[in-house]
Amino acid sequence: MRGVSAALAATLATAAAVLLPAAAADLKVRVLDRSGLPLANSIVYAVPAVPISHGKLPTAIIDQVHRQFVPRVSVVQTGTAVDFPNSDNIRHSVYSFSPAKTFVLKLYAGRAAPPVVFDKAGIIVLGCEIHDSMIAWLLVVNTPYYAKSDAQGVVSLSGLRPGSYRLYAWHEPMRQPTAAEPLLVPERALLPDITIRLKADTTPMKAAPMSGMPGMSN
Ligand SMILES: [Cu+2]
Repeated sequence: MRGVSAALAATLATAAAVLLPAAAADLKVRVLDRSGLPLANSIVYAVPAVPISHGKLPTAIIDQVHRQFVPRVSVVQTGTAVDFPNSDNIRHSVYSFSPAKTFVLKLYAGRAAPPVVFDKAGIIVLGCEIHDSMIAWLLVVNTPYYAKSDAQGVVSLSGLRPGSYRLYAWHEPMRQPTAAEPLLVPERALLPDITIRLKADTTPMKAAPMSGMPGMSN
């Protein structure tokens, strides 16, 4: 009886191994500016050739703290709702004139505004009608594979399923991401690290523009 159980357990273990999902890969990207220096707060994202269906996306938060947007740079997947609380005791009026999402929110301290759903991919510049020096950037991307670079300019994209992707990088105040780089994630192999050097000017802007920015095409 014991022998039968062991054989059954072995069979089940084999079946479980066969049913395991294909290996997912991690990709490390280092982003440099045009002088070759590491660029923090860059966004890198990989758009799969075959779209991946997703369930309910978590709500993102862009707060207003001491007359600044926090964080200044965000990235979310298309369809994400973003909450704009106001942690200051003064009024803010958050706007976007970017084609991917145009809106104005009057934010009063202690009164919650409804979240804004970003249902179109694009680069969105946020400003405040009351405080010119407030500026934030929101990238809306058609993929769950995205990340923001750390102080060393390093981004890690984890859990990439095998398949083909288009890889993009962006840093404020670029009006478009970099041109698409093809990325192939094999079934079982480690991905080599990638370095992307941005040729565009990456000096942060001091105020948000009062007109729209062109949207991106992916
Ligand atoms: Cu303000």
